[in-house]
Amino acid sequence: MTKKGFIFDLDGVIVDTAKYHFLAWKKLANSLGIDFTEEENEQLKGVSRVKSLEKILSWGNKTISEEKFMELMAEKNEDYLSHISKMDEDEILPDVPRILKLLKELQQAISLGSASKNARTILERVDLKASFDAIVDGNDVSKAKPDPEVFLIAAKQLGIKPEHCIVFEDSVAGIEAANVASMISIGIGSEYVLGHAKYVFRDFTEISDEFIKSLIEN
Ligand code: B16
Ligand code: MG
Repeated sequence: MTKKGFIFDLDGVIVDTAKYHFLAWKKLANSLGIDFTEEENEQLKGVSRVKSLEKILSWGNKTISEEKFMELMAEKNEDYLSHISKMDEDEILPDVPRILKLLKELQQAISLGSASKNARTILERVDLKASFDAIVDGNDVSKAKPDPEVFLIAAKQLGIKPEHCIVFEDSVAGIEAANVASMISIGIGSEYVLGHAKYVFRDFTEISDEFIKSLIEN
């Protein structure tokens, strides 16, 4: 049996922090007189902080100075972190601990592959840091998803070939990144949105132990 590398996205896969990103971006957008809906928030999933603010400003037809841009990014993050600071284990998405435990029992390699610069803080809040053999996040990459860099670095850190890696992702950009990296992409969310993934499940409760074992054996 070949040892496989299992790479998990964070926001939307392990925890539902998208709702906190939404609150923080909405507050910021509205303060600039820009409307911000749940649909627009969907387009920011998996997208870096810089790219997210660029998108919001373009939706509102706003141009600002570099200095103001940095100020707004810091403001958004401060607000976001105020929500994160209240998180605990209860916010881990259903059956994520079961899958992590199973992978550990089966002696598989496990990494985080997230665009977030706050990933380590969040993993600490929900007490999952020790479950990962490697953690690759927004601080380690120069190119954001859909570029495969984050997942390729994760594979390298695990010492597993990309074609022996499996990626769990909730964003279109992340599925594309996994596919480009020649990894098996597993979408967590709606089949309609994540149609390019090799497999799609609504959430981890739909993923059986047998399915995980079949990924390891094939
Ligand atoms: P931060 P993921 C992504 O995390 C989020 O989906 C995306 O909405 C966010 O803008 C990005 O992280 C950057 O996050 O501002 O915390 O650095 O889904 O790749 O785990
Ligand atoms: Mg995500």
